[in-house]
Order: sequence, then structure tokens, then C-alpha cells
Amino acid sequence: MAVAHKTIIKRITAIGDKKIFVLYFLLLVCSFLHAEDGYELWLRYKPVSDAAVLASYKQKITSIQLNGNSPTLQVIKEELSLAFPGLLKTTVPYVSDFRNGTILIGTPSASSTIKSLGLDSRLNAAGEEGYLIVSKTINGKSCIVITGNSDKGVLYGVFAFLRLLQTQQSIQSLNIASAPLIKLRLLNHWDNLNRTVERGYAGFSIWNWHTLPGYIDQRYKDYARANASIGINGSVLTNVNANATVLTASYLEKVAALANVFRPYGIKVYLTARFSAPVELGRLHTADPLNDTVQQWWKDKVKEIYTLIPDFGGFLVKANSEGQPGPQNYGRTHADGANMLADAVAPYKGIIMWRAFVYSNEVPDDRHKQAYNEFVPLDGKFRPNVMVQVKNGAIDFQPREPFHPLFGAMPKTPLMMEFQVTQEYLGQGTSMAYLAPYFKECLESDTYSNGKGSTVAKIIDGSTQSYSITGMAGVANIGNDINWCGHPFAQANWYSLGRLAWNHELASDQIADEWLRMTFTNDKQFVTAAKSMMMASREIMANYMTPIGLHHIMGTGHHYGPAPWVKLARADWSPVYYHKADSAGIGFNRTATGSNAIGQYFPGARTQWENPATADERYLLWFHHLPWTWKMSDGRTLWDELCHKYNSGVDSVRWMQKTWDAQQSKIDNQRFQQVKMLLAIQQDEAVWWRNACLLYFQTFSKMRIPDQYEKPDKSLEYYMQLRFPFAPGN
Ligand code: BDP
Repeated sequence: MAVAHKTIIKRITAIGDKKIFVLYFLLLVCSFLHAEDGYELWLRYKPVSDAAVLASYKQKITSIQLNGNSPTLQVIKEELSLAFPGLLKTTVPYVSDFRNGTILIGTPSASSTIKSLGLDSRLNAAGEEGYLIVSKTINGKSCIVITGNSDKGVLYGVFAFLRLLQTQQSIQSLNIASAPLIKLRLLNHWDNLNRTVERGYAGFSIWNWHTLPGYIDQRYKDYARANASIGINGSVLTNVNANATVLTASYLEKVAALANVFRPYGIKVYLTARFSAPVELGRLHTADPLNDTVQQWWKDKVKEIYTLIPDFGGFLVKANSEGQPGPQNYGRTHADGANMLADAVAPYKGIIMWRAFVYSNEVPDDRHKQAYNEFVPLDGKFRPNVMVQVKNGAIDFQPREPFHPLFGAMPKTPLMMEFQVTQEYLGQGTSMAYLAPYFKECLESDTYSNGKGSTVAKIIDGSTQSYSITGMAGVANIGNDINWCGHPFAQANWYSLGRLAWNHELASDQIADEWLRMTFTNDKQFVTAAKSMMMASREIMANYMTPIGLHHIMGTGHHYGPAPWVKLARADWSPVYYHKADSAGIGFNRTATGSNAIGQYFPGARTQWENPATADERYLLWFHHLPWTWKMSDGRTLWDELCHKYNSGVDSVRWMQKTWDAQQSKIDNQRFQQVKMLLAIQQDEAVWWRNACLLYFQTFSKMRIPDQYEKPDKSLEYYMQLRFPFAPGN
């Protein structure tokens, strides 16, 4: 670039035309101005592009009346001083009176005017965190009121108002009320203290533990802004594979510094608790949860934490899973372990999120069944401040999984959702996979636990089984890459997690629409095209990775790329354990004649999968082992259907490439090129998945790849010898 630039300057100088020189210089400035690195996420606050809309906004927004002076009000002020000049190309003054176009902001307790507006019953419904945005005539002046019962609610209202402007919606007569359906809306960072991120594909951890607490990186604040803008109210800072060091005094000071940054944005910090910390840090000889000294150790530790961080949220715990210590090391149950910690945090209103992601190679049963078998008998045995955190599916965030059978099966225990935002099994950092449809597929699944309509969403939002606390967490995809998430479109998954945790009834395409408008442009043609790519992207990936219910056939350890041939000493980590391909057919029989994992679902839910002839074919091989010649509903044999799905996945990636190429003039060149390059990588990966899987499964089916499809240009041996020793996130 620099070389090309020099050459052009030389040529212009040779021509000696000043006008051309000035023109070139201006073009250069414009192209730099136009370059976007993605750091600003969906909070870019670029000028409203539609002239008529801009004119109407200028009329409706002439002044701000801010009531109150808490730290949260202060951050509202800071946000508005970024947003209004950016969007409206003019500064908006603060006033204490009312004018046409005054934006009146604050709680009713901070403003007697707001109190007198007759909004009481609607404010009651808004709860602690909800907000109202309403057009009102005050003293004969036409104003917009943004209010809530707490400053935090007001902050959410302000961000919602800014979203209206960023997406160029009408603000002529506003009457919006919104309250979150779920109380705890959290990110789980799988960040290690050495700044590597487990399953992170966007660089290193944004937490710079070495320079904390003295150095407060601007990123911490921007992270809080982004989260508050989508309603996220908690952050678990550390990896579930926990390191006890974070509980030492010097690290707790660092945690407290982050908590101080996040507090005005309504975000609490949480930590992961390593169950053996009393042994590792406290030099006790045991971490037995029923031991008095151990209990006291945790109580003292918790007191130390709350002294530094009075609003500390609590602990997330992975215990007795994948080598992590836990209560079972001492012959105790998960409830014993969780309750011991729950008792320690209860006086401070802290909570314990105990993960249900447990399975063991020692247990001979199908891994799919193990969490249910362990946890269902414990229903009713947990303290009220314990939540059991359940992954969306029983195996592990696969491209498509049936919902976890625990949802609906523990009516006396608040279950919270754990989604994975980072795309461990969905193309990692190189692929476009928009996850809102994935999240919604699980949330909308009917558990039938309380009859028809007991969807997973209604379980976790507490409406079916009246939980007192409710939660949804997403394993974060954030790192220190300049654009936070690596792939420019991965930001949409962070965004979706927050929006759906606030309101799981939002439609995926609406979320995509608003994210695209704020992140790229309001240009209609671009939004339509990019949205169609996003909406199709996850299904495309399921087609070229794990169609028809296949699962867990990825590379070992790093989980990058296909490796269905792998057979390890640990069966439950081996792809062959999950696909069970042989000369007779392919798939995992989880019906009554097999592992009977299907028996863990309520009868109403089971029927969609039970009979292979009528089953939802997207899950066919998840529940059934079927012959290669099995007739699919479209008349193809199972083998031909596999060939068809893998090929349609590849074709669709090529369609995404074409669709994207047509957008070049619509957005900044920097992000256009980034996505273009990534789509090319994704195309290669799709071909790799298709070829490797079809060649491998063909060794069992012994059937031809039908003529109409592209033939693999490399051998199975070639794919089997590929190694990725430095693949990220491992
Ligand atoms: C798996 C990840 C592993 C995590 C584990 C977990 O591969 O890195 O530690 O889940 O959720 O998906 O505990």
C-alpha cells in the first residue's frame, strides 16, 4: 500500500498538476476516514444518513434534561455526548426547563415532573431494570421521557432510545415499555490468568491481570458500555477450568478494580471457584464440603471478597468434570458442594451457579445421559441461592443438538441456560455463523414438562416452574483483537446473546437487522443481503459439518476441522463413539433398543425423534443407527442424502461469497475485505469437511458419490495426516 502510494505521488509530481495532487490527497483522506476496524462494535454513532429522518430527529431532540447525579447518570451523560453529536452532527445542550424536543431522563424519584406523569402502573410492570420511552407533552412542550425505577433501568432505556436512532426508526410518537424476561444475563469468560482464552479465537484475554489494578484500560469501559447497551448485567471473569490464584488477595484487588469500572453500567462481577482452593491456597488437608474448617475457609474468603467488592455476584463452578476437583472427590454430592458455597455467599445475597456439564469416562453409560442421571435425583436438595447451569444440549454445543433433557426435569431447582457464543464447534474464528437462530431453536423447543407449550425458554425464564432466580449465560467470544471478536460477524453473536437474554421472544432476523444497521450501514440493499447470509449461515455450517444429526466428529483437542476417523483411549472423546459408522449403517441408537437417552425426555418431546420413519430428519442420526440405504423423506438413500447435504453446504458457502462480493460499494473497504478473505477460508474449510467426511464414510457405505456432485480432489489419507499443533483456543 505504502509503495503503491509513493509511486502514484511520484507520477503526479511528474505531471506537475496541483489539482490532481489535491484530488488524490482528498481521496486518500476519505479512504482513511472510511476505514473501520470494528472496535466501536454496534456503538458507532455515525451520522443519520437519511436526510428526512435526520431532520425529524433534530426537531424531536433539541435539549436534554438529566435528573440525578449517580455514577450511572454520569455514564449516561458520557454516552450521550458521544452519541448525539455523532448521530445528529450537532451537540445537544443540557437544560433544566422544558422545550419542544427536550429529552427528559431520570427516575420518578429524581424528577417530580416524571413522577407526576401518571406512569406508575407501567413503571411497576417495568420492575427494577425495565424502562419506558414515551412521548409526552409537558408544560405545553413536546418532550420524550426516558425513565425507569432505577438509574440502571434508565441507562437501558437510553441505549434503547439510541438504538432507535441508529436504526433510523421513527420517534414521532413513542410508547415503549420493556423489561427483561430473565434476571441474570451473563457472559462467561473462559479466560485464563496468563491471558490465553480457552476456545478463544479473537486474541488474548482483555483482562490484563499484570497491569491491574493500577492501569485501567479504556477497553474495560468500552466492554461495559457494549454490554449495558444489550442488557448484560454480569460477567464471570475467569475460566470454568479454574485457577485458585484469582482468589488470592492481590488478584482480588484486580478484580475489584474491574468491578469499579463495571458498576455504573449495572454489571456485577463473578468468579469461577476452584473447588480445591482451600487445599491449594489455605493449605488445608481437604476440601471436603462437609468439613467445618473447609466451610470456615470459604466463609472467610467470601468475607474478604465482599469487603473489596460489596456487590460481588457470586461463583460459577465446574466440579468433577473433565478433571476438575469437586465434592465427589470426598464422596459428597454436587448438592453438598454447591450448598457449602451457597451458605458462604448467602449473607451477602451472592449466588452459586453450579454447572451440570458433568460426565465421566468411568461411567459406562451414554455420555448424553450422565448429567441427567446425576442431577435429577438432587432436585430440591439445593439451597435457594443455587442455580444449576445447563448447556443447551447434552453433549457439547454441537452445530445441532436436541435440547438438554434436564430442562423441565428439575422443577424445584432454578436451571439457567449456558449457550456458547464463541464458535468452538461452529467454524471458530474463520467462519460466519450467526447464532441467534441456534439459540432460538433451543429456546423454542417444547419440553412438554408441564404439558404442551413448556418450552425451554419458559423453563429458564421461570414462568413454567416459578423459579425465584432466572439466568442465561453465554461463553464469551471476546478477546483483545482490535474488533473484539475476530470475525467481524462474530460480534453479532455477542449482541444476540444479550438481546435474547433480555427478551427471548425477539426474532432472529430482527436482531440481525438492527445489528447490521448499527454495525455496518442502514443501506436497505446491504441489510437485506447480509441478513439473508446471516440467517442461512448456521444451517449451511450444519450441512457441511454434521448433517442429519451427526455430531462430535471434529479434530481432537483443538476441535478444528473434520476427523471422524479418530478413536482415542477415551471412548467419550472419540468421534467413532458418536457416529458409529459400520458396514451396516451410521448413527447412534439412543432409542429404547439402544442407550435409551431418548427416555430422559418427556413423552410429548420424544415423539418428534422416536420413530425414524417420521422423525425430524435434522436429528435422525443423533437418535438412530440406520442402514446406508435407508429411504429419506425426499426419496434419496441415506448415503445420497449425506452426499447431498455436504455438497449443498459447500454450494451455499459459495453463494455467500457471491452475495458478499456484491456489497463492496456499500460498506467500508476494510471490513468488506476482511469478510471476503474469511469467506474464502470458510469455502476451503467447507470443501475440506465435505471431502474428508464423505471419503471416510464411503469406506463403510461402499457407495458411489452421485455423478452430479464435485468429487474430492484429495485422498482420505491426505486429510487424515493433517495436523494443527498451534490451532487457537486449545
Ligand atoms: C468443552 C470445551 C472445553 C470446556 C468444556 C466445558 O471443549 O474447553 O472446558 O466444554 O464447558 O466444550 O467445561
